[in-house]
Amino acid sequence: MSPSAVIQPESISNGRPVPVASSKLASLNGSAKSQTIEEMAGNWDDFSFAHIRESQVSRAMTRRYFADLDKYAESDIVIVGAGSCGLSAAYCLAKARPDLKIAIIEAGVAPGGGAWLGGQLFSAMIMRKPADAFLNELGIPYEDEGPTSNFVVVKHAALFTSTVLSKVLQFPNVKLFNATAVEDLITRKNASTGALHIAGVVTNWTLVSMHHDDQSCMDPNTINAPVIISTTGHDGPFGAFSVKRLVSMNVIPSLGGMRGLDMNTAEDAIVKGTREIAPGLIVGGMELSEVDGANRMGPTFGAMALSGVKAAEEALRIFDQ
Ligand code: 48N
Repeated sequence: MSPSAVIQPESISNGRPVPVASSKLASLNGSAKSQTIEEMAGNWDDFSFAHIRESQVSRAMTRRYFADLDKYAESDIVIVGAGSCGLSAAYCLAKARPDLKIAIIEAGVAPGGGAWLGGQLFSAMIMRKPADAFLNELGIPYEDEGPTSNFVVVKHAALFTSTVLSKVLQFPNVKLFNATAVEDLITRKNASTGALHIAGVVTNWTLVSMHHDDQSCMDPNTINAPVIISTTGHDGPFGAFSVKRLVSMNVIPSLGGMRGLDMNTAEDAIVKGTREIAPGLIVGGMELSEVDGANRMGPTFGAMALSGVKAAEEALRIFDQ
């Protein structure tokens, strides 16, 4: 298969390649005849990709990224943390309200938080009933331990996380900014009560956020939004970010601190406690355990999914006020 046209070799002047004007690039496109994998198989000798110029790749990535930054600079809802709770909230919100712009800010390059394994490197993910309802909603297969069982098993946690992530990313009104950390909250003071309202997030590349102490100051970016859902997990290098910031801003007096493991107590408390803990800021998932002093539940994820469902409900309640 030979492309119908090839990119002309760049012109050389004084021994140096001369940049190609972007207006000219379009006419230089090498096109590859579309074919099936089966047609390719066994014909590798004639195989070649359509020719390309590196600047085309750069422009395809950067044009889109900066258009997204512009579009989501004013978002309707920002979700901080793309773990199992944040992604579940994003799915529910995006499905319920395709009119809303939803930005997800995730510090890691890989979203998913702690939900790529079931626990202690074991693959299977346990969800206690009735969280199987969320798996049914997403069409994720699972093994039921039988009619009298009280839980179901997804054969690999990555099947849950990759499925909810894939569905979230396919919504046209959702943008995931990964490798991007929320490093502060935007606040507004209520003129009459003096109470602080959370009105957006302050972001930076995660690698920059991690190294503010060993480089000259690099100022952040911002996203304005009337409703923030924070699901940054329990305490850790990045965990419990928003609730710790609320304490340092004196918006809430102190943190209860996550307590010992008690599955039965923990999961009910996290789901039922998911709420707006400061004007404009909803907290869910394990970040909430740090606020309320709730127990941890260990290797079971039903509360994360259903806390996300409740966080979405809370966000729409506020948004529609
Ligand atoms: O998975 P996590 O940590 O948080 P959740 O609440 O979605 O799920 C918690 C769950 O994984 C458990 O901890 C289980 C149930 N175990 C319980 C137990 O007893 O141990 O996801 C939080 C996400 C991560 O991907 C972080 O990278 C991200 O939030 N994150 C941030 N993203 C942007 N800016 C930040 N400041 C930030 N901090 C954390």
